[in-house]
Amino acid sequence: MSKVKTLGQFIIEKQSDFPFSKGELSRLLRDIGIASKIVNREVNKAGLADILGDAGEINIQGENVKKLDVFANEQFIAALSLGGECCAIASEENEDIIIVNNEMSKNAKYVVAMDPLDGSSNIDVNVSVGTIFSIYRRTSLSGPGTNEDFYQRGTEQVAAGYVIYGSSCMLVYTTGKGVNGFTLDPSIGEFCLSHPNMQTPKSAVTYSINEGNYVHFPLGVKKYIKYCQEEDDDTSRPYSSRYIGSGVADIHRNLIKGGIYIYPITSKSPKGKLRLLYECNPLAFIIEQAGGKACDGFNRIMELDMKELHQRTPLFIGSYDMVETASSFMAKYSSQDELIMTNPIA
Ligand code: P6P
Repeated sequence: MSKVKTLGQFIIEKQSDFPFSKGELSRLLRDIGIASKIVNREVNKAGLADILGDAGEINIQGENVKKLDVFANEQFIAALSLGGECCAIASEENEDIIIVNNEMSKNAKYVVAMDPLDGSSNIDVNVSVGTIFSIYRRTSLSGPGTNEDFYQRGTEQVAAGYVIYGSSCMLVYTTGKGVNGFTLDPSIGEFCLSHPNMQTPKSAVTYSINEGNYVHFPLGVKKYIKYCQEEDDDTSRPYSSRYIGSGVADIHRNLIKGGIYIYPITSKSPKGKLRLLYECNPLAFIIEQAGGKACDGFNRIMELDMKELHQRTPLFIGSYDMVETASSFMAKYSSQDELIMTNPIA
């Protein structure tokens, strides 16, 4: 009997964690797994097919849309629509929610928020990219899903995960009972359990931030960066700076090895760059389940109120002690109503 445990087997095995579930969530996770394998196949041949380059469109974020963005979005929407377990989808690529109104789905229990291809600007240079997803129970009683179904705090998530399309394709997810990682075995076309019960180190020596924005950071962030760069043997400083520019890749590395990822407010992104609904909340759910911490510099990410679909927030996420230390610098040198431009320090 093979020791390999596939994602499908694992999901069914863990279904008993949800005594009242009739398997809908299991089928939803299966649908996401299927779409991930299709996207991974295209990501792997992006350099060959004429799928590279801009699709000539500009998405609602005002960014050039790469064809793979469009493809990934379409694949996840199709898989979730056909699976019949979700009644509405919110996607980074779509300004409005997508109502799944086929016969099976219109009374489905769940809604799904997703960033179908995060870090897509890295596609053309062969850097890892990722998909991020978040699953909520709908709050509307029946019929077509509504925006209000997505205006829930991150603490209400029933599941969250990401897929990283890198040297191998991994799917990492949580349903609130720990974090498990599955690596795609192309020879059998299955995600296989490779990282059971993932825990992130309580502290570490890696910090991830785009220091090109330094002059526009809040003073607390500037001071924390200088803290990371100081010589101090007792705390293994200076830390190493690692920033790929693909959030899923940076956060996945820090999840496994420990570290902190920070995307604070900047002049270009006065509310932060990352999106609360389909980037920060799912990543925060995962990191907390792995023993880490995620905040906006002051407040727990998963307790932030959702007011609009594509709402942005600053993000400090990773090893518990490192996020605590960074937050202490924010408390000491910055304030929640921080003006965007702080006086550049020498
Ligand atoms: P910058 C990708 O666009 C993304 O949302 C994250 O995945 C990534 O960490 C960040 O933005 C990169 O942004 O401004 O440093 O290029």
